[in-house]
Amino acid sequence: MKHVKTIDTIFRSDLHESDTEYDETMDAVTAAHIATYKADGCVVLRGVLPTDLVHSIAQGVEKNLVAPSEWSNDYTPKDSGGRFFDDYVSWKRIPEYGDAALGGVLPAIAGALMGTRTPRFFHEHVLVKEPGTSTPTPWHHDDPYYGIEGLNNVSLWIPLDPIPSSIALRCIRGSHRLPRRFIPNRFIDDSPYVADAHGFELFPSEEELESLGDTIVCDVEPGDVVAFHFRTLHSAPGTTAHPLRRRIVSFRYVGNDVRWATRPWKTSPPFESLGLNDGDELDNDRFPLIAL
Ligand SMILES: O=C(O)CCC(=O)C(=O)O
Repeated sequence: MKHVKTIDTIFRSDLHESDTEYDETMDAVTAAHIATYKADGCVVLRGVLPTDLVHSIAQGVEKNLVAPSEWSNDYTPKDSGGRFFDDYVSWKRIPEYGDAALGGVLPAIAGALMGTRTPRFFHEHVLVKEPGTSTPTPWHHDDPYYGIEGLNNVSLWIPLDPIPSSIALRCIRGSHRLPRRFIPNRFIDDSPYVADAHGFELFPSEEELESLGDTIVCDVEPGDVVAFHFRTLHSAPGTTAHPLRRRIVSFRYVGNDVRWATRPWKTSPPFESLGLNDGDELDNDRFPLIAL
């Protein structure tokens, strides 16, 4: 893990404000986890998922690979080994995703970390790197890709294979508190969606990124969960020298402060507004509200 100076970030009092009183902490999530999540924008929960849930999500991934959605991507460069596949928003047609997303331990973890008894499911996102995939997941934060505004949110990144530090998810500690938002880059070639946009800046250079905070490297096993904020800067290496598959699914949840927003680019996932206007709650069966 590299160590670089921690930036003196601006504390935003509205960041992670609890939606409601949530005084009981479920077993998997301790007060220390919640404090780490708020401070770092990233926390690893070890051994919190039952084996049958991990197996079921993995079965869902196999179904997803056989029958990708129209929104799936393949980022594998021509003439290179491995394969980098992603897809999202398949939870209605793949019951293993829907069951995991809407009941049991995942929404409970999301609710505990966000401090709400009514987490709203946003979508799932599967990213599979087969052995020998050269393409990294480039540095980015997720929030600008989405057509929503709001600071109470969490992605639960679920590994389905052992993920050693050499290929593990990297998160920049505390980057969710930076008062900066970056124009999304395309995963295929790391090029920006647009050249400029009000309220957003082009993605920083590697050198500048290193000055933004420590890099947390999340080596994990199946059963673990990495929880990170939509504004946390993160990346993951390719798997060129890794002999195994690297399958993960991120289940994304939002709190009650989140509202629909239009972006100056096609969002990812490319949800249509379907009657939602800027400032509206995501009150729509595409984004189910869960009662814990
Ligand atoms: O696992 C990866 O390669 C990246 C995951 C990611 O970017 C996400 O879940 O938002």
